[in-house]
Amino acid sequence: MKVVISLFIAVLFAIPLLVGGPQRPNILIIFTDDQGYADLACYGNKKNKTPRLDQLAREGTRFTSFYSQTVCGPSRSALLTGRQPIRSGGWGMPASEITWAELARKAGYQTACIGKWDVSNRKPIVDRMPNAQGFDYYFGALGANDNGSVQFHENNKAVGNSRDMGGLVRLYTEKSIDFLKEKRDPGKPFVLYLAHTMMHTIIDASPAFRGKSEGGLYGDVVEEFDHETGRLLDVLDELDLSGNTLVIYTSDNGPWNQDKYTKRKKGHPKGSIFWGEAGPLRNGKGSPYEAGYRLPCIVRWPGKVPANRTSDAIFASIDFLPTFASLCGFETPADRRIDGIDQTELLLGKTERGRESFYFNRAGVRKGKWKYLLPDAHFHGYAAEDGRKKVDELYDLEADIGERNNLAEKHPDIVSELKKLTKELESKKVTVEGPTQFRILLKEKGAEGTSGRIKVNSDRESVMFEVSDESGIGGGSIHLRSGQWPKKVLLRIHLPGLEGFEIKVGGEEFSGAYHGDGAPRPDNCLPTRMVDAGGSPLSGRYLVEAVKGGGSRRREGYYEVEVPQSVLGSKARTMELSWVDFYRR
Ligand SMILES: [Ca+2]
Repeated sequence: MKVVISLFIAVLFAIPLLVGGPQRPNILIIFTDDQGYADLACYGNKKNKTPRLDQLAREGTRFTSFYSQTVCGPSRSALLTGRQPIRSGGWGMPASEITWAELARKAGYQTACIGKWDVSNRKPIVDRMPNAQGFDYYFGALGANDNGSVQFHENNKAVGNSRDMGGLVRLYTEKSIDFLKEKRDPGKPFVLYLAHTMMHTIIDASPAFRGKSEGGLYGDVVEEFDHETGRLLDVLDELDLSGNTLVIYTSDNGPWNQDKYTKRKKGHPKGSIFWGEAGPLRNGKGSPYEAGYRLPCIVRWPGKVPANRTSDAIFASIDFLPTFASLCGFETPADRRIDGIDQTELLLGKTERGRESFYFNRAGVRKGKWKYLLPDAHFHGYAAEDGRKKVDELYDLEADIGERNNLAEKHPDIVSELKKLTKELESKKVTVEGPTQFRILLKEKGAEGTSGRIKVNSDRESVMFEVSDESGIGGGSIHLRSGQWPKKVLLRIHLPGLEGFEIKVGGEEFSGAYHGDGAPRPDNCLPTRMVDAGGSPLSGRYLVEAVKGGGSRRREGYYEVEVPQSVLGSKARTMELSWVDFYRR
């Protein structure tokens, strides 16, 4: 029976937001500065006593192939955005970058940042400060403490300065405790990003810790940090928050441990050795060798993240954003290349597989056990190794974690593959896979009060848009948000009595109407087939057919239209669709 339906125009996003269930965790990130891979007892340090972080490791998972970045600002822009520093900008992170804090806040989280920011060029540029980048609350220093002093901001307001470097671990811990106890909205989950200034030189410890450790002043700072972190974790217990809080502890980059830097730098406390330990790893901060990038990382979420577990899976700070997306219930941005991957399953112990590869900023790539460095791999000045030959370097990290035995000449095929991968990862060309590559806008609600739908199914090579509409008359548009149209673009139309179907691309109109097998096709008509549920061709013109004695019967099937690349071209970003189906009850 024919139904005439008026058309209402409204817009809705057909891609549903992931809605997090009741299990959405709070997130506490404890991020230290310049702390080495082997500064904690649980990562092999023999001098520093770190009972609270060792306990955290026993209560959670200790990662041994975790990568941040090799210096401060790039590490922070990568952690906040899920994007490598070549894309997220490092110290100069643009206001246009999207942080997980912005996304979590939109998804109902309360967000706070305490401590070192270091992605607004160390200046109070308001649209690049924490409040503008997603944090409801901020207290800390926008830059580093290289000259032994810091300037504080609370939100966007300057609130004084300090030369008491030994007081910073305690101060930032106090501010974090104050957030949890006094500023936290108990009606919302929270993300607290606590980015300590220590162990970044100029280091110092408070009088209660100075001179107490076996590791010199640096060890004193590590031990004070351990003690203060313990106090913060105790407050989570006290407030009954530990059970549903994902705690992540890691560091922004490896330790300063280069003579060149020490000799040039003035102003250290007398007699202090201010650097951390990298254990078996080569070089330190500023270098693309492992000690620059590979950092301790402990993750605890009681009952969710396995306790007493050590994982060598490759995991990285760029993965935080997609992982938080999954845990907190927001979508990753689809209009830009996100380098991170969702590591929820790894964290929850449902898989032991992590990343396949990790890119080192302007330097090379690790894939599996192989680490490749370009002949002109980027080193920050103090990390440059005199006498390093400018040749391809290839290391087997399983056999040679210290990167001493260059196997490049022995495996030219692997060198060539990883060189290619490095270039691909550096490419500015954006290719976003998956349904979020497309944005669907629909004209909503016909006379029946039900709305149409366009479902997206895609893989690397092809995409299929499935159109269905209970009201019978409708339309919408499909927007390519990034990258190129896949090789094969199919429309599957689940309208039983399709009477008219139009597609407008780049100002040109095409008909997708089906006039029956063998019927003459008008100009500008796209190849259309009527097929059964299994994809075999069907005869006749409609999926609805009359039955003897009146009434009608619906045959299972759909219309399929292939949109040729010649129609889409390289510039078309939008397909506008409209459809009419007169066979509706
Ligand atoms: Ca740093």
